[in-house]
Amino acid sequence: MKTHFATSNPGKFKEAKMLFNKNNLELEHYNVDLLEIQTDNVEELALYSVRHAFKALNKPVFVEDAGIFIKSLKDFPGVYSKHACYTIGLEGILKLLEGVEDRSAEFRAVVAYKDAENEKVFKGVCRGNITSQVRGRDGFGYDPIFLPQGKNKTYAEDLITKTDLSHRAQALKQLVDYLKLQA
Ligand code: ITT
Repeated sequence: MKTHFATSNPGKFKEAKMLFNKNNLELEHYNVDLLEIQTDNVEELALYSVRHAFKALNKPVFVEDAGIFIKSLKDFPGVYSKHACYTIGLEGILKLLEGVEDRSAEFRAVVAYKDAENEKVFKGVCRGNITSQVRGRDGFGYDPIFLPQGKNKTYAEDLITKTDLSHRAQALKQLVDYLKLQA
């Protein structure tokens, strides 16, 4: 059965579509501005959004919430990742990290899936470091300043690696395995 990805972010849909195609699963884009509540509990937030999306669509659907958490900035921008990207931008983040030795950061993703009978949550984390310059043109958001652990190319310079290893890929692979079992 067809699954829908409720998201306003085409970059996120593109990554999910590639993974679903690879696994012979059908994925449709449900382009919607998700209802979000103010909370720092990402699981609660994702469940709230997916219940709302399911109510509107009445078909199997998932949402995915992600953010980047920078250790030396006490996890900023975290749940404010979207806002920070539009306001201070990548240059603003790099400025905050000027002269800072510990550049470690992690992307976190939570996927919440819902159909008529089931509700499931899956998580993924990808650790790495923030570069000192913007590097690469692919991907979206913070990809040009995120260097995954053990790699020498940012996500924006190597989208193939991202599609395989990212926080989103990890969470979505669990969803794909779950959907295959349901089929
Ligand atoms: P939806 O909620 O509509 O799905 P969104 O863009 O708001 O789309 P998120 O809340 O999941 O998506 O992500 C918040 C921001 O975090 C996002 O706008 C990006 O700036 C950043 N982000 C999330 N995943 C990312 C990734 O894989 N690579 C780079 N930046 C990412």
